[in-house]
Amino acid sequence: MKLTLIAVTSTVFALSLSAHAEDMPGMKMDGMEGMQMKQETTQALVATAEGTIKAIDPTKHTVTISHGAIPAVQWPPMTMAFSVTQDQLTGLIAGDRVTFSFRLDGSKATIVSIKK
Ligand SMILES: [Cu+2]
Repeated sequence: MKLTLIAVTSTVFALSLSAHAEDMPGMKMDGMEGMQMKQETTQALVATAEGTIKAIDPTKHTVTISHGAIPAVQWPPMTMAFSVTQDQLTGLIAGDRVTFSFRLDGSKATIVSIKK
């Protein structure tokens, strides 16, 4: 009987852990929230691209980039927001032509490096 109880307890614990993981705040791309559910099974990809900075949002920690097609992640050219840190944006302003790499984890795109 005790063994059964332990098994049930650890299952409940694991379930509550994964529930917490989904509650963690993260940057999302507008209109792509639905893809968030696939995050557990989707491998993170890193891709490199070129584009032009359209906007920087220091509050949301995002940089909006108009980029060309990115075959590595099967994206057509588009304008979209990437999560970024303040440090990575040092010296960059809207209008700058940049080369950047980003990690795509589910629907979350995070800048790995960005430079003029
Ligand atoms: Cu894009």
